[in-house]
Amino acid sequence: MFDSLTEKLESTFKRLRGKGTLSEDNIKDALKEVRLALLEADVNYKVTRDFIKEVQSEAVGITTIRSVEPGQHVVRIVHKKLIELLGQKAAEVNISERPPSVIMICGLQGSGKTTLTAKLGLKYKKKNKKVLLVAADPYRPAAIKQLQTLGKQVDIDVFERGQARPQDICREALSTAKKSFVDLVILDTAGRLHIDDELMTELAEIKKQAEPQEVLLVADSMTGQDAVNVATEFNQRLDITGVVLSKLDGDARGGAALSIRAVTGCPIKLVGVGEKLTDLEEFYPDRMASRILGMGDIVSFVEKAQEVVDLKDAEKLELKIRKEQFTLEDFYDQMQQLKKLGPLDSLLEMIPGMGNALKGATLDPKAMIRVEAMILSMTPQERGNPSIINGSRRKRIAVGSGTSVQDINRMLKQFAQMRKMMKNMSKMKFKGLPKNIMPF
Ligand SMILES: Nc1nc2c(ncn2[C@@H]2O[C@H](COP(=O)(O)OP(=O)(O)OP(=O)(O)O)[C@@H](O)[C@H]2O)c(=O)[nH]1
Ligand SMILES: [Mg+2]
Repeated sequence: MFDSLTEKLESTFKRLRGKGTLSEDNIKDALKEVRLALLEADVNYKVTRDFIKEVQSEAVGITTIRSVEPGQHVVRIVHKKLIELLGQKAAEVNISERPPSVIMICGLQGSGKTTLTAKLGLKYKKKNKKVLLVAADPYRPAAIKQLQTLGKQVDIDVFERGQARPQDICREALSTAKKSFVDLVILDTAGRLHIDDELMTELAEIKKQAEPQEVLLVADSMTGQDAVNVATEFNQRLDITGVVLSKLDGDARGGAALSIRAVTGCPIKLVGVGEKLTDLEEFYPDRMASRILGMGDIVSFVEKAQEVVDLKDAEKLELKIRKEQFTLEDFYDQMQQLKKLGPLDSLLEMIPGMGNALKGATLDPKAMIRVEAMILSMTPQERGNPSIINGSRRKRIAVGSGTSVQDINRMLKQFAQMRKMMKNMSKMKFKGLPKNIMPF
């Protein structure tokens, strides 16, 4: 996400940081590059212009003060302004205390409405809410089936009335929801290729009748400025309460994310970061700004890790690491935990400094599988105490895992190095992981 924008900003600031003092020209040059980087990332030109103006007016003051780290100061200003641009504070999805709450999902064709409907359903189901998903798209033949399939995956009821009028479907769904004590109703409406009057009228009618707490527009971040235009129009016609940026996991250049709030005044509330139904994140302007500037997103990382890692286990593990008692068994467990967290590179991207450090480092899933196979071919004693793995054991493990003795040697050597490095690191203050810490 935002790779090229981040790269450009990082290199611009790196040059700035190297300077002891900053002249007005230095800042001007740097901001020129920032401006280009933003435009190349497809950020709205007016947004870019205002942004640069604001950063400049704050940055100019620091040329007269001999600050210790002037470059750092400029980065800080850009960071602060990016946060403002993205909406300053996180905006939550509101659901009312008095059930049933209604969330209406709208957007153009293929933007990710149906996927979001199921993702949101799952999010609230996890919070013990009784959810009802409503198939309010009677036009596309497979639309109902799609929502039903997703509903089944997350075990949430789906309401449908075939090809009936969407307005009627929603009304019936709401009365059913009231009768069956549903907490939250999510309306998956139909999309169109383009905004047209018919669609808008239909959506406005649904909105009027269902009185949703939230009208969320799904905007495909891959479409850049188009997403911004779509959001503007939907907002004018429907008074949306928030934007959900979908497909931020793709190679979106960031333009939509950076312009939508400033242009429409609507907060970004959620972001879709993958096709899986758990790939939904709340939107935090500060974290996003940090990510864009390549400063990592350690909070998201920690939160994500906490969801799958048991804290007690983590403490035990830390003690083992400190005493250099970390075994291959532990290593294997860690690999399984990592897998639960999702694709490794997307996780590592969130760690400060990792974005760059990782370039060129190999994170080959196939190599990971090989290492797993090697560990699984060992006896529990061998995993607990790798020092007993002599020549004949190595041969046996190689045969068992379909690898060679050289592979085993290399893995064991790297594991030993890693164990030492981990021990040393656990004593240091965390400052980012060194390159190639994993033996794959
Ligand atoms: N990578 C990625 N793909 C997504 C995301 N959200 C949705 N998709 C994919 O985008 C495609 C379209 O998603 P849908 O949810 O069917 O979109 P829709 O707006 O309901 O489409 P229509 O009902 O035809 O208007 C599907 O293949 C989804 O898997 C996301 O956050 N990331
Ligand atoms: Mg759909």
